[in-house]
Amino acid sequence: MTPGEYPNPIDPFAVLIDLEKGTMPEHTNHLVRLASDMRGYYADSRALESLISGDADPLHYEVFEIPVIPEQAGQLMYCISKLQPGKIGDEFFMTKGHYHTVADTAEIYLCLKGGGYMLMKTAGGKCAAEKMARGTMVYVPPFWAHRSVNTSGDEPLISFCVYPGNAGHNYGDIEAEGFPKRIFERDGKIVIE
Ligand code: PAN
Ligand code: ZN
Repeated sequence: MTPGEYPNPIDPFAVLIDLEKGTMPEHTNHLVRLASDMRGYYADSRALESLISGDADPLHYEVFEIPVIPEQAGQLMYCISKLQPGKIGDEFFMTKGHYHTVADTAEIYLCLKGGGYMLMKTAGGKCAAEKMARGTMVYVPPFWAHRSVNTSGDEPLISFCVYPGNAGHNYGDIEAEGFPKRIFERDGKIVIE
């Protein structure tokens, strides 16, 4: 494809990422997941429900982004993912996780703050966990579902994520399959099992 044939070209731009705070001050989209959005994801559903009782529905994680429009092949989407610390029963807080709708698209996560793991799996049954700490870059290859898990205990896990503009998010398959491994705290230790 020549430059003239590329559809919907956009102009170059620059955006501030505050590396100390782990924020993108100019974000225009703010996606919020509350505890009630996580029903069905944790091993101990009773422990999750006990968090949600009454008017309470605590914040679980957020995504801050400035979408690159249109979301098409050749462009890159980027965002900040911020996952709160905590546990549901013994299981550390995590994101829902997803495959990309266009399954052969990769993603890079650069951890800016906090600590935890990137849990990954393929539809074929492979599973991997990469430790995340400030400065760690995790490469999620094409076809690998991915979920972040905050094991820090007391601070948010914040990452800068970059992925192809046409990737999309497929939550349905992970909702149905789950991940083969979960991350728990047992006797003060982090256990992946
Ligand atoms: C990330 C995730 C973000 C939230 O930007 O979307 O961490 O996790 P869930 O999407 O699983 O709820 C990403 O992987 N984008 O492709
Ligand atoms: Zn993704």
